Amino acid sequence: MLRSLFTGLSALTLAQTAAAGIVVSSYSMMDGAPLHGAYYDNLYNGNHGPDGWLSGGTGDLTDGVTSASVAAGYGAWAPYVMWDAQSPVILFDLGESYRLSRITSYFKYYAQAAVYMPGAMSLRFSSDGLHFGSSQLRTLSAAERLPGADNSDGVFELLNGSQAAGRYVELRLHNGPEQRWLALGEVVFEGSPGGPVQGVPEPGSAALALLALLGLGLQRRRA
Ligand SMILES: [Ca+2]
Ligand SMILES: [Ca+2]
Repeated sequence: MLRSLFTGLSALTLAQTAAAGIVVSSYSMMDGAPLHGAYYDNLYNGNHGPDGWLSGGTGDLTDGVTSASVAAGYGAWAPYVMWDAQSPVILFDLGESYRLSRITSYFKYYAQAAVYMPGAMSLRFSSDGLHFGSSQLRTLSAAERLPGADNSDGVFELLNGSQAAGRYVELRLHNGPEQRWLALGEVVFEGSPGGPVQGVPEPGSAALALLALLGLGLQRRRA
């Protein structure tokens, strides 16, 4: 009985929190709206600039809680950070360089409260926090932007197969055509320590190049 209760509890916990990801050292961004004791980053433990700029800490976006029901009213949105008519940029510091295999974002959808999914998101990676690689755009499909009834979760994997490596990850949320609220609950990074792969041709492509050269040689010989 106890054990089954325990198993039930763990299952519940699993449903609400993400698989163990990389522990984010800090993230910086413009805070959410200062409304209802809930819309801003309630758990943020770093610096709160006078203009709403957060830096040097972590909070709602990395506490392991990926989803919560918001049916109970304004205060129930506390696990989320919410921005109105903005396209916020969040800079994550992973503490050391990683090769990332997965980046997952968790949003709340509630059309009646004008809370929508972003139209797109873009990522950039950096080893020093100053110089960034080219932007990788992840556009959400029409179906992804309608994850279900109000109070549904929008969960999106952001990587597109391009190389994703670095210590710093910049995530931009592009507001959708509604230009209203975005409610972000968590961003989870998965991967293994290591830097970007530097210009080493893969065995496959080297072999192909050799074959192409051989083919060229044969053609010349025939000519
Ligand atoms: Ca969270
Ligand atoms: Ca909050």
